[in-house]
Amino acid sequence: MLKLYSYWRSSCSYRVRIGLNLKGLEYEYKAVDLLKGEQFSPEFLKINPIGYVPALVDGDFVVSDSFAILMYLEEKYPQHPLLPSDLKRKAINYQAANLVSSSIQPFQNLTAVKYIEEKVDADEGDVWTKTHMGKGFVALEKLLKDYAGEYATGDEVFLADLFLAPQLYAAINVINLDMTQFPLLLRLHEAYSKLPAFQNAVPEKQPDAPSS
Ligand SMILES: N[C@@H](CCC(=O)N[C@@H](CS)C(=O)NCC(=O)O)C(=O)O
Repeated sequence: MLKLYSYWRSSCSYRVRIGLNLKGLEYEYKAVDLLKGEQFSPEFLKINPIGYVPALVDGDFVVSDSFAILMYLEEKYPQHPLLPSDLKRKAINYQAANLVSSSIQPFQNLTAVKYIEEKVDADEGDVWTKTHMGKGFVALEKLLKDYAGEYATGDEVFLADLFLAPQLYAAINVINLDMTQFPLLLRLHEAYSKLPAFQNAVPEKQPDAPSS
C-alpha cells in the first residue's frame, strides 16, 4: 500500500491527500510531527533529504515534493485526471499551482517564519506571511477570473484546485487573512468545502490532528 508522510496542518501534505482521495487510492498515513522537529530525524532525512513533508513511498520507490508526487500519481493512476487536455488550461493549472507552491507557501513555511521571528522581530512573522499571501492572492484572483467556472479553471476539479484549497484553508483558518478583496477565491473555498475528497483531506480530520 502507498505510504504518505504527512503532518495534519501541512498545506503541502493536504494537496497530496486531496489527490489521493480524488483518485480513490488508499494509503497508510505516517505522521511526522513538525513542531517536535521529527522532519529532522535521521530516519526521515533518509526519506526526504531536505526534511520537508510530504513524501510518498510506493513499494521501494520514494518521491517527495507535492508537485512531483501528484505528477507521479497522475501518470501511474490515470483515473480522475488532475490536468485538463486543453493545452492552455493545462498551462494555467501549472501556473496557479506553482504560484501557490513557489510564491506563497515558502513564505509561510515554519522554517521561514521562525527565521523572521528570530532575526527580525517576534511580531514580524505574521506580517510577513500575510504580505506574501495577500500578494499571491491578488495575482490568483486576477489570473483565474478568465478561467474559473465552478472550480479554478472550469467546471471540473484540476491541479490548481488541489493547490488552492489548502492555501485558502490556511489563509482563512490559520492566518486569519482579510479575504474581502478576494471574492472569487472565497467562492472557490466554499465550493471545495462541499466535495468529499476535499472534506476528508482537511487538517482536523487527519489521524495526527489534536482531538480538541
Ligand atoms: N515544495 C515542497 C515544500 C514542502 C514544505 O515546505 N513542507 C513543509 C510543510 S507544508 C514542511 O515540511 N516544513 C517543515 C519545516 O519548515 O521545518 C512541497 O510542495 O512539497
